[in-house]
Amino acid sequence: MLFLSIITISIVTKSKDDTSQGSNMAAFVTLATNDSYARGAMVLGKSLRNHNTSRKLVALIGPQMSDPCQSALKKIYDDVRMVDVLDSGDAAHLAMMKRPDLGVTFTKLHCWTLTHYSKCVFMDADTLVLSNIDELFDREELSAAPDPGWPDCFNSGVFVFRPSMETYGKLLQYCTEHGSFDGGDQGVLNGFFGNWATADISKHLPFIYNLSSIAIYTYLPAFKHYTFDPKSKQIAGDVHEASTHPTFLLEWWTLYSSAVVPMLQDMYGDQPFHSGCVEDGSLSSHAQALQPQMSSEERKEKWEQGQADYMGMDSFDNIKRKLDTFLK
Ligand SMILES: *[C@@H]1O[C@H](CO)[C@@H](O)[C@H](O)[C@H]1NC(C)=O
Ligand SMILES: *[C@@H]1O[C@H](CO)[C@@H](O)[C@H](O)[C@H]1NC(C)=O
Ligand SMILES: CC(=O)N[C@H]1CO[C@H](CO)[C@@H](O)[C@@H]1O
Repeated sequence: MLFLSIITISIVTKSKDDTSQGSNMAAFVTLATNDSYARGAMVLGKSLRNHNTSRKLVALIGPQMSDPCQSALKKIYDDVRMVDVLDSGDAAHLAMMKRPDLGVTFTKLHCWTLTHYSKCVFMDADTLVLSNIDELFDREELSAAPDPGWPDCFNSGVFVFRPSMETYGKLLQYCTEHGSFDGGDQGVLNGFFGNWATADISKHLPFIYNLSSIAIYTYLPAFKHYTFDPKSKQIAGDVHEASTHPTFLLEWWTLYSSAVVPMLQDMYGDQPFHSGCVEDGSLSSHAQALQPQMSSEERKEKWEQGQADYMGMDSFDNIKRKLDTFLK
């Protein structure tokens, strides 16, 4: 199992030479329906920029978003677009009247209308990039990583797609007629792109895109349950819940507090806002600090469950070094 995991990493590194043409026609796309998701989108955008992506960054936003958050997003993203399905009066509005339960899903499907980009990579606002992932643009629609819970389904948190009004129309129709087997966009997309599991293995992003050197960590529950001390770089909160990916959580908070909070402070001016960071530099005494330390036994176990500590002892460089010695 350990061996198999390493092989998937080598496949990732092989496609490093970027052959996709017209990089200005390609974009990372995210969706932020409210201010919480906007903060996630800001961290995601910053993480993509920090890793020197050559692609455009596009954020679709919802009408409830506050002005300061919109302004901050516009500093990071090339293109920030309001999507108000309720107000659109078009096919999406009609679809939504039939299936009001799928509101946010219809908003997400809007990314197919971004037709002045030829190819896009959608990333949920609660994801974080830990290295350059522009190589994803070498893949075709619909490429995505398997969902760990349902291996025959893909996880719709990150996927490669081609904007097209034709596909958009078909998706709306599919959504209206069939609904979603899980009540959200993952069900709709897996239904529509139903041959993903069997048709073309190149559309299967290596599993590593879900937990990885490269990827992607869901922070939103984290944002609710922790506070962060930027000075000591410590997180306080429900340690048990965080213990699956403590290093990613720390990475998220570090980027958020250093790059996003100062920008939000500018945008909010005199208006108060809650950053989630501890301001006096001390964590409350009963709070436990998170220490991402594991014994080698525990690490091995995590590896075998597909949960390597990619940022720390199992970081990409370490894994690659091991792989290089192995191949020599
Ligand atoms: C934003 O939306 C999410 C999911 O719908 C919700 O959990 C969260 O509380 C919302 N945040 C705000 C500030 O409205
Ligand atoms: C991104 O580019 C800058 C300037 O060219 C460089 O200093 C930096 O090391 C690069 N970052 C990464 C992660 O490659
Ligand atoms: C974004 C994403 O794909 N997240 C999934 C990664 O894997 C864990 C389980 O290991 C899932 O719970 C996440 O939903």
